[in-house]
Amino acid sequence: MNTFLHAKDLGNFDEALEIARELKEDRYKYEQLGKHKTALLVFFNNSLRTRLSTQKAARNLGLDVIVLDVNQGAWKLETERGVVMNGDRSEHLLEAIPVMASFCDIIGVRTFAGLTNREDDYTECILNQFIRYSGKPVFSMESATAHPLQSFADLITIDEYKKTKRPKVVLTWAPHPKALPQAVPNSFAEWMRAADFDLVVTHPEGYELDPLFVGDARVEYDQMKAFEGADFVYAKNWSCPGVTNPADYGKILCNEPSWTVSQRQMAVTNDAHFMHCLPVRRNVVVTDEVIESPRSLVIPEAANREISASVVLKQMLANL
Ligand code: AN0
Ligand code: CP
Repeated sequence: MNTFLHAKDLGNFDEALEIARELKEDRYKYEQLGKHKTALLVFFNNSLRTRLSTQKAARNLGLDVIVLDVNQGAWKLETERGVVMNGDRSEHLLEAIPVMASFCDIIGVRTFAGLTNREDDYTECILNQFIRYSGKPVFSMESATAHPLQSFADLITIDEYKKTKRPKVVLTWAPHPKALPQAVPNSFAEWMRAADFDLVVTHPEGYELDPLFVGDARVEYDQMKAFEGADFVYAKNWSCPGVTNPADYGKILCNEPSWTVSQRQMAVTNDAHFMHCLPVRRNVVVTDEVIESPRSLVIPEAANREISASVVLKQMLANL
């Protein structure tokens, strides 16, 4: 594996889940694999889980880790070629990337969607420059349109808690005061389809996800109907993906408070487990009661981020 962005990059899911189980039993099983090798983790945005779990995973594999917070202490980076750099950006990615690459063997990149230009975001402008100009294996730690380490951790979690081979998994939009990227729901839909679970996506009209990720998954605009018989409920806010109207890309089209996940909707499920990638705004996205209920998986789900990152780094190191 030379890049990790989409579900297909991981290869066979059954094999990956087997390695996940093996690593959960013994996190240090491959501690020799990363000896005298360095992982560089580059953050263009805030992170709690990704920052901690990816460092922990890298250390489990014997890697040295360097973390760079681009916005805290590095030079402000220009990302577009051809710009006359007489503003506040002192350095271009075209120099910064090969310099960063000279100090490491593998690079993780966290970059958020700008949410102003759909094309810039959906062509993964920043991540792809790392892939093209670093000459090193690159993995997404959430990029403009995808969050595969999160979705892999979600898959591991569902695999651990599912009672049937093909559980009903509902991805539901929820309100939020700030416009957020589509990276998490995009990847979640992509990975749930790849795992062949019974995926139903529910959101108000206008929030249709990109077919590249959601494919032909069932979309149900009536949230209560979507929740009926669900085994897993996965809540997440996202801003308008601009699929039907590109001018609306990145906008908040509606913030209907009745979409907050509460006991009212959970009552019609098959005693569903509640999931969210975190960070989550309580009583906006989900009520205290639901997130604190014994059916909530948010903490084990976050803990599985160490496992998903360990499997991905192990597979990438095997190629070095
Ligand atoms: C981010 C998002 O929605 O993409 C990170 C989630 C992992 N969420 C926030 O910024 C609140
Ligand atoms: N879920 C997740 O990726 O969280 P962070 O943004 O805190 O890393």
